[in-house]
Amino acid sequence: IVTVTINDIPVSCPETTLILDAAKMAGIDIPVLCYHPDLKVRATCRICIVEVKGQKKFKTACSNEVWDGAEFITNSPAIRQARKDILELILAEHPQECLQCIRNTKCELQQLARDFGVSQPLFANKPKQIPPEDANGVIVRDMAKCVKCGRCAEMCQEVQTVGAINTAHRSVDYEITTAFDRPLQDSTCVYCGQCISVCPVGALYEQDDTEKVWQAIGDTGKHVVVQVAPAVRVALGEEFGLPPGSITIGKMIAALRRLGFDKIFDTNFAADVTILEESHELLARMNSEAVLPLITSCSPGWINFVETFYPELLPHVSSCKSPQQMFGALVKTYYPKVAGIDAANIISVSVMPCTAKKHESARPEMNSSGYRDVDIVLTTRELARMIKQAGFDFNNLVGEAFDAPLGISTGAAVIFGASGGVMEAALRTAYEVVTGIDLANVEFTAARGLTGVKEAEVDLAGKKVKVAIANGLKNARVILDKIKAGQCDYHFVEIMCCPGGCIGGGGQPWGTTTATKEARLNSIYQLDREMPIRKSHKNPAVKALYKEFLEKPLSRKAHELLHTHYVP
Ligand code: HC0
Ligand code: SF4
Repeated sequence: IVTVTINDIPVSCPETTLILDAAKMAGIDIPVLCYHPDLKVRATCRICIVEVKGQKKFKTACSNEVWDGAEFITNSPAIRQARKDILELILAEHPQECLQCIRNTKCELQQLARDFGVSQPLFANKPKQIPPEDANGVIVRDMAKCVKCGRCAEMCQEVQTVGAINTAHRSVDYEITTAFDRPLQDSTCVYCGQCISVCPVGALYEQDDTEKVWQAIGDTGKHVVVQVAPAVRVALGEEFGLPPGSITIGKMIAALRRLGFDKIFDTNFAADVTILEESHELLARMNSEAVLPLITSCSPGWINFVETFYPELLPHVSSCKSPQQMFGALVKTYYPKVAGIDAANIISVSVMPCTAKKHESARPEMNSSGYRDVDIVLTTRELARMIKQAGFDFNNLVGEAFDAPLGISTGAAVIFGASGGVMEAALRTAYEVVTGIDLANVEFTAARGLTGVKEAEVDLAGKKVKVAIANGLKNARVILDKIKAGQCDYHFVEIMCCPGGCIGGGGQPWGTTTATKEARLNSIYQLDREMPIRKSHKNPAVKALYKEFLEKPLSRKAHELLHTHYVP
């Protein structure tokens, strides 16, 4: 423990504390731009410089630790001027189109310019003339707006280990680019959108599909249904000023109904169906010579990753489609039957915390209903935008409920939104299928939490089932490399592409950090605890689906509609 002063306020902290964090303890925020709490420090922008009493040179607060007796000044006139100069230089080549920018009012650069009063630029504005790149249909890269903080590259290289984008060149030529500057669709990009999550400005964002949805719901000849993913309901509120983790299911449904959707359904219904299919697939594999471990298949960024980087492991991947796509196949086959509607008139929309879901829905094999199973995918951010455009006072909406039957779900389904949730939900069902005994304690807590790699052993009627869970693609590699080397005897592995699982998806509100994810995660498990039914196979609407339509898990019809296969 050392003692320092920040603007004459004494602070005692461990000597490994960054000046930035010591200042926080004194109640002082030092501005940052290239720094992100979940990423490695780069210290390239230098906006966080502070003065040290007795020293001439400024120090960057994000990359330097405190030392005993140090006296830091964070807001002297010289510091304020230096920060302003840095901002002036960045703004000299930044497009001055804040009004039209997707990040308007949510841009970290805009906020800094406002805070430091950069109102009369010193330098002529000469933005780079680079047209936005959007041909991949998922992620837009508007590199004219890039401030070269390197956060996206750090995310793609070090956290996701995908390496689709990276820093290149030096000095004035320094930039973030793909290999050989090729379009993103020709790179190894898995469309996880994690680069979007950490971008401080409007250089990276998802393709905006809100206009397509406005047109669909404005078309009176169409029956427009929407499904909402588990992780959206614990994050959407942040877009309306509510604290992270706020549960806004009722308000979200009310808003969707007011927007004009004909039916408000739940991806969680299909998550319960996924559990029935996948737990039976697991048991079938365990009772045969089939290859183990079985690896979950619901996270589309992960599917893109395994196809590109570990194609030899594709036989391990579950044939189950993701809940989004199972829902899509059912809403254009089963639902028209029960509702007496022509499937040709249905437009199916999903709201996802994920950008890779846009890519997944457009895959050519996702047409097993005879139509495109999911027509339009919105992110959490895009739904918030539509609600704002419609002018609803979101926080004062009176809560409403999902429509039946595709809106009925269990606690096992909602936990899909957090890393370990699919595993836990599958074990709840597999246990009862194998033992025939009612599982009293449904909580497999070893599966929970934000830790990157989790392992556990579960006793299924005397048979030990070994499971592993990874979230984030660097962590996925740890397990995949073990499987490849034959160094593990797992039966079942869950992999989610994004750090923390879908609660940390690339389509979630900007400002997502580990702390935000913790809050969302707690709410996910709270929702599970509050559900009257917490096991997928006990969902009455799912039971009816099997009785009336699918017959049984892994039936021929279930295979046709709910499963797919991957070609190595
Ligand atoms: Fe997820 Fe899903 S849990 S991938 O994170 O499995 O996006 O929330 O919707 O499909 O259910 C995302 C979230 C989903 C799917 C579900 C799964
Ligand atoms: Fe990398 Fe994911 Fe961004 Fe693609 S979407 S560039 S894989 S971080």
